[in-house]
Amino acid sequence: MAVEQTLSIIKPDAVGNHHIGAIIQRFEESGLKIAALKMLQLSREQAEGFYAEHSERPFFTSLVEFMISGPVCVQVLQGESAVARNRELMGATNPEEAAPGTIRADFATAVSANAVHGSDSQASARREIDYFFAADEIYTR
Ligand code: RTP
Ligand code: MG
Repeated sequence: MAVEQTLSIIKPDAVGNHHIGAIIQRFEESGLKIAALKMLQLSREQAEGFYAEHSERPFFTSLVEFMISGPVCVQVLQGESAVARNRELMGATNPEEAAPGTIRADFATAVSANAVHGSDSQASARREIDYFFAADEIYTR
């Protein structure tokens, strides 16, 4: 197993519902270190670029509208197998299918308002971390 970094976003629904602290606590209690952290209001262009892989999907416009509907928190999580471990903590995309005790089971309200984003591969993680953070904003130790 290798130490990895992954990008996490606490989405506007969870920020608006006051779940920032509870979600960060799940990461830290699982042993994932917060290596970088910031709160920001995404522009439409930033949200479209971030989710560019989904640009042809029918839900793309509503996904972008949702992601710019309020501020988000973006984090770099660091630890052993961080990409997969964060996805396990998050649970399935649709909260109705998310395992009990996962972030989405506990805090998401719909597939379109599902509380968190997590990188789905190490390659995505690299792109997504670079999308939001400069190298000197990430604290690796
Ligand atoms: P994310 O990228 O946000 O971490 O979510 P994910 O990997 O679990 O799911 P993905 O397939 O990448 O989809 C990105 C986001 O688009 C919304 N979505 N809506 N209406 C739908 O059927 C549908 N499918 C996906 C979700 O909010 C999902 O998180
Ligand atoms: Mg995804």
